[in-house]
Amino acid sequence: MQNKFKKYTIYQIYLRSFQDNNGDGIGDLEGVIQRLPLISQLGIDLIWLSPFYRSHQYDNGYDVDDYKSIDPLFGDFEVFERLVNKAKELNIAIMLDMVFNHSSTHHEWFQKALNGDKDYQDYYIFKDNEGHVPTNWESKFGGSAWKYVDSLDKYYLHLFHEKQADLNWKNPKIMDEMVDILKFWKDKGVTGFRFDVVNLISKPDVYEDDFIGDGRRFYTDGPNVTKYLSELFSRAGIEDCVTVGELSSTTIEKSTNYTNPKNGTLDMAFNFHHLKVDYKDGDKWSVGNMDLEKFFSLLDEWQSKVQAGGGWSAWFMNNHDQPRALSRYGDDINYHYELATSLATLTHLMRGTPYVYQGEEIGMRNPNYDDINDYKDVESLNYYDILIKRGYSENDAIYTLKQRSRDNGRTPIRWDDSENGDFSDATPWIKVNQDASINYLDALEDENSIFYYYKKLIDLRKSHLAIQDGKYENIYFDDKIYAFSRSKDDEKVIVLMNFSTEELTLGNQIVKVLNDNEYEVLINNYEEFDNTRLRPYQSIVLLRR
Ligand code: TEU
Ligand code: CA
Repeated sequence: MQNKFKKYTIYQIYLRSFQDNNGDGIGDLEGVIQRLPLISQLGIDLIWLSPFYRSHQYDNGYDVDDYKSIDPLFGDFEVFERLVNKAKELNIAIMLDMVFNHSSTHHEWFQKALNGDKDYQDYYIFKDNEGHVPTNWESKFGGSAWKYVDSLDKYYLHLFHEKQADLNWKNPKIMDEMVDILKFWKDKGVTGFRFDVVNLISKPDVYEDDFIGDGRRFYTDGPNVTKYLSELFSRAGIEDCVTVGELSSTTIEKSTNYTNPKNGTLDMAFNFHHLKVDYKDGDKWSVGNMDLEKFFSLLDEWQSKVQAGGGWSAWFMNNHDQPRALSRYGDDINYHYELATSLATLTHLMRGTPYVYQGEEIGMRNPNYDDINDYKDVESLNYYDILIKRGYSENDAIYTLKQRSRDNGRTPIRWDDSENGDFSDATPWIKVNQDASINYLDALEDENSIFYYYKKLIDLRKSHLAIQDGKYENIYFDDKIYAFSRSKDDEKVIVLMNFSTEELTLGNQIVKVLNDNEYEVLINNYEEFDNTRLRPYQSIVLLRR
């Protein structure tokens, strides 16, 4: 178990929206090679590529037809090898997305199961038809989590899309298959692996109805997750690789255990609690108000408890399943630069490994699509129908999608201010954000852009042990200000952030800390700081002299 990941900054590339190089309107691996020098300029150490394996694209590649393949949509093994070599030249490692909880129903394993092969039926979770669905569990994309197969008179489980059949990890052959897949990609130069909804792979022995929820309490964080991962990682020989688990609906304790080197297996984990503070009653599709005090309180709780438990977090505010944080956590209309750089400061100064999701480094926002035909994501389209059935007007349903749709984070990168942002010569698979003012070319030409602020934050991590692996200590937070410190040996940094549109005078707790020592400014998203107040959305990092 290495821990170089503690000084890494990782960049997530959502391939189909990154750069189209062959003129089909869909991003591809050649496009990554083309733009890689910019990612290197940012100071990135590792890139995480979204799935590019053969897929029918029902869930944009998270429905994998063949784990040891490259879909022609994205390229082939020749271009992948060139990408690995180019990345190596730039000292950038490659992380792939392992979708091991479910395969596509077009996978040959599932096709054999459909043809009656009992061995392959045991690769999945089939239940005999007893006149009704086996349980009342719901798919995370809406509807039942079970699909009936007439020819077999059986149901199979799909926690996501019906074309994504959950794999039966109780069957040791699944382990054998996954070990083989990891070895295959490791042999091709991959040194990082993200495990998609990995805490769902340990299913229960008994399948029962859930009368107080949607069924997730029966299949989330099952008893054998760590046992499976421990065997998988040692048999595949990936202990020296960087591993991150995407954890769905987990707890702080479980997340800490999965990532504590003493009893865990994952280097780090993605959790989502901080990205649900504006869900009304915990429901993603009920838009509530942003509660910043709850947001800061959750961050503080996760930082403190994961640290106390010896775990490690992957910190992020954006990814391909989330709306753009900039459009969610404050007034980005009047304070676009200040809010973007404050969100970045938060992400990069937390205890954990920071992730930059493509486009956040130039301040990308939600596209605010008004037309349902502009939405492509299966989850969003399903929930549009569900909301209408719940009695929402079309306007209210669209309003909800504007806040919640995963498409918000999937608009193509704008490389310049031209019609399609130089993303593609063809019509992009999804509409480009119509605000052409936010684009890479302008960002690179402006030394005070958000891009260069990210670059500086990433540089700071490389040269400060307190940022890489320092102890987190809360100083103060309320519904506007969040202040904490990070310290390692005799190095200490203080982080002060104002997430409001007001100019705020610093309270006693913070002033006392500032008066206890001499500090120098490491980074500040305003010109000045007078030790007594914070400007609207001002974030500053101070180093104790
Ligand atoms: O995401 C799982 C996940 O937690 C989110 O999709 C979430 O459940 C959903 O948006 C409802 O809020 C992973 C991948 O990141 C996602 O893109 C895939 O769609 C999903 O798994 C299935 O593979
Ligand atoms: Ca393409």
